Amino acid sequence: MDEFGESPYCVRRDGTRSHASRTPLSVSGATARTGSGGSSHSSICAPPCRERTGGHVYPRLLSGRLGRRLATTVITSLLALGLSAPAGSAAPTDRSADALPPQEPGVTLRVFDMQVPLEKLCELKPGQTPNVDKLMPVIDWSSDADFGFSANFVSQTIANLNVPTAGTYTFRLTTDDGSRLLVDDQLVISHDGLHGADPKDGNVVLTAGYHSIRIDHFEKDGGQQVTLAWKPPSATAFTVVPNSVLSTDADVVRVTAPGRKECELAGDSPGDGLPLTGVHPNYTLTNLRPSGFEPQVSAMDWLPDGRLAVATWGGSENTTGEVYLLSNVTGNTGPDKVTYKKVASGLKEPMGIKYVDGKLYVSQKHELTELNDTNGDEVTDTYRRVATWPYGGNFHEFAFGLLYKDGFFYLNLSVSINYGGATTNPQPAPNRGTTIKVNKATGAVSYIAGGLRTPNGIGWGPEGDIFVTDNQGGWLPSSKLVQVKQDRFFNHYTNPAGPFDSKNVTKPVLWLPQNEIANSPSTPLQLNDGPFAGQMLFGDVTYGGIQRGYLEKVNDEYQGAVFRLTQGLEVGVNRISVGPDGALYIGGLGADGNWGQEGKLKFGLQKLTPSGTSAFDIRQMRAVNGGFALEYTQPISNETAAGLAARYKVKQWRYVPRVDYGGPKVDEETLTVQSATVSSDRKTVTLAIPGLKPNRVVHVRSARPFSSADGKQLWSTEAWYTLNQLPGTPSRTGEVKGLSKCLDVDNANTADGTKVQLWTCNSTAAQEWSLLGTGAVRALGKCLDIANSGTTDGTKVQLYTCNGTAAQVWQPQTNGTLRNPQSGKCLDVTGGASADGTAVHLWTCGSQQSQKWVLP
Ligand SMILES: [Ca+2]
Ligand SMILES: [Ca+2]
Ligand SMILES: [Ca+2]
Repeated sequence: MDEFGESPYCVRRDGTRSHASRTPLSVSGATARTGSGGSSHSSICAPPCRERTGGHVYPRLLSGRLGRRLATTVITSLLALGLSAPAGSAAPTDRSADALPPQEPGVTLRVFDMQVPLEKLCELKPGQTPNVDKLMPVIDWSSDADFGFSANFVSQTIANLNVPTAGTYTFRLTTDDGSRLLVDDQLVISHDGLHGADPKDGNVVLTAGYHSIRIDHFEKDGGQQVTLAWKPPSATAFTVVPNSVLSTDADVVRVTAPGRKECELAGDSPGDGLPLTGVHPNYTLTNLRPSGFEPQVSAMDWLPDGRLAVATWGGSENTTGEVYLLSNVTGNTGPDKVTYKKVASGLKEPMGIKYVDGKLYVSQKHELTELNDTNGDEVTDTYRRVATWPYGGNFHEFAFGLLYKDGFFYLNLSVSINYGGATTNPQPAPNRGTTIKVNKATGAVSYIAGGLRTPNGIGWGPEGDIFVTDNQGGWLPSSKLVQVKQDRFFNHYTNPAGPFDSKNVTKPVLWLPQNEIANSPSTPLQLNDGPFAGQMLFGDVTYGGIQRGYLEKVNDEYQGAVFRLTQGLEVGVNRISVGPDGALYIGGLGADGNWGQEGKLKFGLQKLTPSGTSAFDIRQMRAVNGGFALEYTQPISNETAAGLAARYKVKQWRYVPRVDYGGPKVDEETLTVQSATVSSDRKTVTLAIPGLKPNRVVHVRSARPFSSADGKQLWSTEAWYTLNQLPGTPSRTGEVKGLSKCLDVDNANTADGTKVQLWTCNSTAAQEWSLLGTGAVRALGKCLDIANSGTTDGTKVQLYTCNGTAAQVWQPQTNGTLRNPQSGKCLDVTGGASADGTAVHLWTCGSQQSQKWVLP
């Protein structure tokens, strides 16, 4: 039994709303998911479904600006009624036409492919992209072609109804199978359950003007239908609600994605089957925007004096991007202390900014620009073009990010796409979908890697390499994180072909399963401190929040696991940066269409400061022979340790890149945890999972209740591991040489804690080391181990019983060092001395000879 396989029971969606349940939708833009408020209908809700009667914004239905406006209107009207909103009553406040975004005649029909039979309406998991999203003239559908599916689907219909005259309107909802009608978010007709195309009527008093219409519907099998008729006050018969009074948002980008969509299930809660809603306990959230400062943050960088430079987007197909310098953002601060100064304007959707040698540089869509102040007031007077690149004028041809190192800038060029998401064929400009480098002195552009689509994230990662996030679309069945190296190709083909299209495809380091953990991933950022040091964070504009990736090398290539880190922010996250104060700075934006997080602001700037709290979380997930080792941040409780193997839920699947937008999970299968072995410190659980295959994403859920020894529940229970390669048996065995001597176990002693040292090479077993695919380095049956999992310089490195912890993982680096990813530090000979008996220890990685190891 697992969280995906038993879907006939779904969370009941009841339309009855209380004022409390609507409050989160207020103009503040705060999160809309509360789970509080609402009335109970447990008599209708058969176990194991979970009651959710309030506090839910219907994902994607009340999307964006319109949704929030309607919600605000409803709150106003409910307040006027004294907080009472019985089903079927009037919503007396109409919306004037100018309160709505631009409209076009018709309704929006969205269909979600559930692939499992439903018995009643269910609560869809939030943020899922529909399989079908189209404009229809009226609500009267019964064919497979109308819905795009014939069975096991959910449909949602949204529209605005322009009521000609005030009065009592009777609606007739005819559906097969169950459905419900909401007018102005109030339940007017409840018609749930399995049934044929039966009509059901409901009355509502409407003022003249605009009112929102929403129909939720599901189809199990057999026939299917959704028809909405009405009888206006003066009419004597029902007619299908005519096109002349129906409208929906005009010219919106209708993004769809294939694959199965999911209902919330019994037992799901934020961080355990559902997206998080709150701020990670390890951090304290601080708002940074002074009153009136509403940046759509498209780039951030730091000045040497501690000021933060922020670039703003300026909106799609505008040339109104700006640059601000913000003071007093670091340390103990807040909106009343932060000040801002505009220093550049008129920029073409800048998506990167970098401060180099006293000047700011921005990557506009069409060029790299140097900002020059000629009169000392810091405000840009001349905009110098440093470099240009191929640019065809498409709305989606961004120049994402800006890194700088040793005389070169680095950034990503996204491809041209059509509205709706398909890659433009042919491309208006060549060589897009690439990571490029720009010579600062000459402006010369060269191509590093290709096969990217919407690479809205670029950052430095392990080994000083560039890591890039890319967004689901053509050739990307799901979003992903990749490691850029010269000449790599990442699978997105274009016409005409890009510079690397003939190369072999480089696999992603991490697949980021769509809607489960990502939607529009953004800036990757490697952490240097804290419990997740060495791991990579990345934001997400649409899924929102920040996610966390643990990377490890298996057979010389990175792969690893992604976890949820935090939500609870004011905006979808576009850029993250660690400030000089060690806090994590977050800038975001939102736009109409699907670029932005539901229920959030369309601009934002906040920071997360380490709080000193240590949440119970999954720190790492490592591939080991025949399974995975999950390392938790704290020891697990006795209760959790009991029957441990059965607590884990495991699935694996793969993705098949293809020219069409997105792609489903392929060859999905449920796996069984055969055994779960707890380490002596109770922090690491090693799972034996028969049937694991390479080139799969493996989803492992440490389902709640799952508690630490001191009673905390896991902050987030799920991990998605990209198992490109299965870790192997001993890959290499022999001498490990440094400073012309050999790494040696003192006196061939095998007691835990035995000194490991340099010694003249002598071909004994005390110098024969096996480098395992897991990262373990083993001699005499024991492992090279960092004493007490230390991370400080000088920590003893010893021989110890192999235990699969992060203190026994050593990753050979291209510069010859052996790096322990947990500490981010390297195996080093004490004092750089080569005398026999010199001990090794842990030390900050450098280029000194005492850290160069020649491996077998
Ligand atoms: Ca059917
Ligand atoms: Ca049916
Ligand atoms: Ca100036």
